[in-house]
Amino acid sequence: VDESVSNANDEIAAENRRVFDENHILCVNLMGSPGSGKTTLIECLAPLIGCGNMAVIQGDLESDIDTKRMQALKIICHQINTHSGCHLNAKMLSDALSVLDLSGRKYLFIENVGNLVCPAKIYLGQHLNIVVSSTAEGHDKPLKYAIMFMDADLTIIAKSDLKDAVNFDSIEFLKALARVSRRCKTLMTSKKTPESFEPVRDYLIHERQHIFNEQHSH
Ligand SMILES: Nc1nc2c(ncn2[C@@H]2O[C@H](COP(=O)(O)OP(=O)(O)OP(=O)(O)O)[C@@H](O)[C@H]2O)c(=O)[nH]1
Ligand SMILES: [Mg+2]
Repeated sequence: VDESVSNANDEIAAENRRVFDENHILCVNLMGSPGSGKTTLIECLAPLIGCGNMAVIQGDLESDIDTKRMQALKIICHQINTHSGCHLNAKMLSDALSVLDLSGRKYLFIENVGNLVCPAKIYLGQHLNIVVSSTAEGHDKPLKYAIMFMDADLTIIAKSDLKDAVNFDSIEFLKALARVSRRCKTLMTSKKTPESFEPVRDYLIHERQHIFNEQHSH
């Protein structure tokens, strides 16, 4: 039963992906613990990427709190409430795509339900997985929640301003990540230093150009 549910999900995900590819929209699946800083990441990227270039799908059990934060910045956003569901699935995304106008958008950010386990293996049709892990969660998280980190294209160590206060050891985090993932690209951010999000923007621009074979320099 699990296998046929998974196959049905992946068929819809492939259709979602076709929509993104045809329209050259880079789709990012943002995952991480509750409160790790996923919405803050989108807020801090908005002025760097341009609100008009992006769209957001917000996934939460309940509430439209994060959607309201997007709307405050005039970012086009659609809310999905999963109620008891601990992750989004491809059908939820497909339904959202049927009502969200993506014309002219270059980036679609899907903020998945805050959870360090369940969203990891559910393919939605995204090009990239970005995991947001904050310093306050501890440097052992890649080892303890390997399933989430092993397929991350980029891991963001968020809230670097709290690093010393919570005894976060960056080297230990990188060592832990290297043990579970072969792609251990990481960037550190803090909302206290808006320029710390510039490398994330550069990464996204580069990946988009690379994926859609547009001209770019290395
Ligand atoms: N000090 C500090 N606080 C941060 C930073 N980034 C986010 N926060 C705070 O952390 C809290 C949670 O941030 P959110 O961006 O809402 O986290 P989230 O991952 O979207 O949370 P959920 O959607 O509930 O899973 C908020 O109070 C933010 O202001 C940071 O870089 N430094
Ligand atoms: Mg959020």
